[in-house]
Amino acid sequence: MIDTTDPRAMELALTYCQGKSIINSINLEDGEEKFERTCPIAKAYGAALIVGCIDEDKQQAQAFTRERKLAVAQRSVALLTGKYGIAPEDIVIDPLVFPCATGDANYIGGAVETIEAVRLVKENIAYVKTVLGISNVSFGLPAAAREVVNSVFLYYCTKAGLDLAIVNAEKLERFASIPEEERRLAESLLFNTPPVEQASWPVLEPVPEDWRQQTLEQRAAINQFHIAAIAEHFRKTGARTKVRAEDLPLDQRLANYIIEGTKDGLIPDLDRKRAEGAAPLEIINGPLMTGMAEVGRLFNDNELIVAEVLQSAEAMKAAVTHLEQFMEKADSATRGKIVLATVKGDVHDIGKNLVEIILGNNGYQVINLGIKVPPDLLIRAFQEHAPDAIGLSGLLVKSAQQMIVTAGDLKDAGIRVPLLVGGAALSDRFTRTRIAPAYGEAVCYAKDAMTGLDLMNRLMDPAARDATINGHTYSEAPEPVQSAAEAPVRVTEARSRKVRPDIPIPAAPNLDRKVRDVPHLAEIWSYINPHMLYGKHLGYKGNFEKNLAGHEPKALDLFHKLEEVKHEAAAFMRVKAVWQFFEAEREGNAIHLFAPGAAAPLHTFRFGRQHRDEGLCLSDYILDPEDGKRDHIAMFVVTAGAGIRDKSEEWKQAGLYFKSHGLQALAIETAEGCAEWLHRRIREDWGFPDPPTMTMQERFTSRYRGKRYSFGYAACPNLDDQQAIWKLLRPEDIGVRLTEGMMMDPEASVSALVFHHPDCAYFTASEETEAVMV
Ligand code: B1M
Repeated sequence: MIDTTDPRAMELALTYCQGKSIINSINLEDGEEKFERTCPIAKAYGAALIVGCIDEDKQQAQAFTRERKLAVAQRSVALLTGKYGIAPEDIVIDPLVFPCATGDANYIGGAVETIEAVRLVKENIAYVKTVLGISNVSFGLPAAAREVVNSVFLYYCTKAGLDLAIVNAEKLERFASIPEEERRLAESLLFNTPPVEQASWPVLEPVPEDWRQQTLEQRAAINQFHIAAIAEHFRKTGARTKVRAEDLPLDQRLANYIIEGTKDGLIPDLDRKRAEGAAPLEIINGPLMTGMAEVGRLFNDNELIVAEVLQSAEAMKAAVTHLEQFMEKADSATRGKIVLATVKGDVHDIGKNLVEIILGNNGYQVINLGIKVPPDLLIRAFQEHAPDAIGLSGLLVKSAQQMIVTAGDLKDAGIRVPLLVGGAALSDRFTRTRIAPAYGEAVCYAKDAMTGLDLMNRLMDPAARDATINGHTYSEAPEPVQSAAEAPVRVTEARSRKVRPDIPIPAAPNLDRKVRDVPHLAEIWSYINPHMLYGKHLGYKGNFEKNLAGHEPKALDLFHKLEEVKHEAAAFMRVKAVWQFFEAEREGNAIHLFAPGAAAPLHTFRFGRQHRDEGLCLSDYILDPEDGKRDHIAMFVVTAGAGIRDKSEEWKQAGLYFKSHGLQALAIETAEGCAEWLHRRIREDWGFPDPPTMTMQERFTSRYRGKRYSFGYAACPNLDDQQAIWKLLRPEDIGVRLTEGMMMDPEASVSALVFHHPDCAYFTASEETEAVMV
């Protein structure tokens, strides 16, 4: 930032600056004089321009109200872009900050007007940025009060859309860590909020909340009240001794790097600690582990999200990597060792890798065997590494069943160490009643990675080990499996009356098989459900989209971090799809698929029906042929997984944990987004495009005609039916293979059958088999 209005100084300074500079500032105070003088220089050096909301108005050149600030900003931008050829992206509007605590009646309400002007500029002038010199707002207050008022003011300006702020970062508090009472004192002063004790100020009754509706007396009285209140508070409490980082004890600082997930200053402080004679292991098991333990507590208290925990793990990795060069070979910071693997037939990676990152950066040595790991490989790894525990991961119910088999094989191999198991389709109940009895020793269900860490900590803690083992060794006999054969239930094959049989059969487009590279990533990414990507995978709490639009700092930070991952992924992420329409006829609970006009079916699916009156079955959605014309279904497989596992592994090994996990999450949701995109296209090709007003949110909740059903989900739970998709669509041509566990490799892949019937609904069908027909 070049802060001068002198063109010579400006030009000289620009010749010294790399990259993009910002000239502070120009305005219309003397008409277009400053514009004429400065714009040519700015253009010559590609500098951006800060434009103050000031004009020739004799009453008050510095615009005070939100409306006048917007008007001056719009006029300035129109001139700069229209007459002086400055790009709107190079314009930074400064709506001006007036002191709200000097008692000057002219400035009461100024803070609100500035916040609202930022919002108006961002809503009404495209591409321009906004900037504010924050600290002016608290001019006249005691230093300690100024820090709080500045931080609270900045928080509300950021929420309104502020892009840049001129602040003294040292003298700023994290909004979240400002005590409630001080935050309220600052907010009341900034917003000139009527004091709650207004009863003691009879003159103030009734008093509008909005300062603009208050009378001059009311405004001044309220402002005076709040200035006195905040000055009194800080006079009494004095400066809350905000200890500057460098003033913190070294151990506290080292722990804070981990807690805040930052590496700035970490290495020099580690060397400082070593220079004090601390051994590398002492530092790791001391302040650094203290930091990681605090991260665990904050995560469990919902004060940190997955994305932030990954950043803390990155700082831990950087610290340990730096200290390792000073450690004796014999030295090891290991608190224990675990062999981790995704079970046979399963390609699930993202969950297991998160577990590796969390355990690996909390002092555990993790031997990650990867995916599709058969029991014999696990047994060999056990014999080679003699771990303290084995961790099994899996995504699907089939994988949970494979864990039973694996546990039995480990038992037969004489292995007795605790088993930790986790995965989306797994439950504590299944673990206790199905896996544990097959193993006979402790089997611990971990609902997420941090629970996995907590279990390992307790297993490796001599004081807690026995209780943990006893608490996870279940001798209860396995629950009897209710096999379908045992309790045949009367099943009808008639179409449920909830599904209209007389819907006209929509003409399907050509019945050819289509294989496509889907090039436009940005379009596919617009079909990603933000709740899944930022919420489910990255841990964001709350309505991400709404908070992002509201410039909530955590949402902004997460958004930008993932944009960086997207930017890199765009160079190598490849989205592919294969799909085809098939002629279809129903026969009871079965659907026959035909080649065009063929008499004999290519394949027959047999689906389950809901065990209730008028229970639904997917076959109900296939209409009877009309005038010899059969109905149709569509079928597809999409993937975004090519090369993702290797790239994510590369970043994980480099300690770039957020990028590694972010990439896997992005690929997974890109596959889901591509399914959404392709399904929309199939609706268009089938002749019933979505109404132009349909929102993405409505698509995420399938508010369109027809539905798509994926094998493994409740309406068609039999994963073995995936084989039919492979027979008919040959997804190998887009690089997707089916494992012996009926999982699709790569992981970020989705398959589905698409039905057009307007009465389609999601339901849970029973696992029907042919034998049970009555
Ligand atoms: Co889908 N999927 N999916 N899926 N998917 C499930 C698992 C499902 C339960 C949904 C449902 O029915 N409601 C269902 C399985 C039901 C069944 O088994 N029959 C299902 C299905 C059927 C499928 C497909 C087969 C559908 C299809 O296309 N035909 C398909 C299969 C994909 C393939 O074969 N490659 C599929 C695809 C996908 C996506 C790729 C789109 C996506 C990603 C999957 C993935 O995570 N790899 C996806 C998602 C996101 C889900 C849900 C919604 C969420 C899974 C999740 O959270 N993953 C899931 C429904 C649900 O759970 N609500 C569902 C994120 C991952 C970080 O969490 O794996 O749980 P997770 O790992 C956690 C913990 O489990 C624990 O810590 C990890 C980190 O916190 N943990 C351990 C895991 N392993 C551990 C080991 C330990 C300790 C802790 O040892 C020490």
